[in-house]
Amino acid sequence: MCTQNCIKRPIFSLVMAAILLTLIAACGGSDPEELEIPIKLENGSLTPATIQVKQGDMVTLKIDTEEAGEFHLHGYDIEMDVPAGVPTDLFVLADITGRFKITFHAAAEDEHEDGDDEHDDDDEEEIEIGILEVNPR
Ligand SMILES: [Cu+2]
Repeated sequence: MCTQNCIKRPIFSLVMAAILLTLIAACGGSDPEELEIPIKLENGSLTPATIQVKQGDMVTLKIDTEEAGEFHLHGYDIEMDVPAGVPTDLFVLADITGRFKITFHAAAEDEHEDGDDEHDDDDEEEIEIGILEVNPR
């Protein structure tokens, strides 16, 4: 009564399921990650100088600086005031790939009051301290 099909079909299903699971696992290997990256600003440069993440990562930069001022992540246009000696979190959802300058604006008398995104204030000191590198996933 039972033909060979009765036995073969379940085995076939199992093989297909195994193949599917393998494919899903392969894709899932590069899910966006939540990263906490400590960075330190000392003598005008960051350690590490280049921060490497992958597209889609949810990155918290834990900033430790010996000098108060403003961190500016170009491209993403994120600016954040950082006090000296108090670790400060800067969150970045790394959804744009590329290499982005991180600059430091020393705390000065003048603030960015003009609402201009570009830094054409001649009297404002802006130094390049590092790079955020967002690689394709
Ligand atoms: Cu800047």
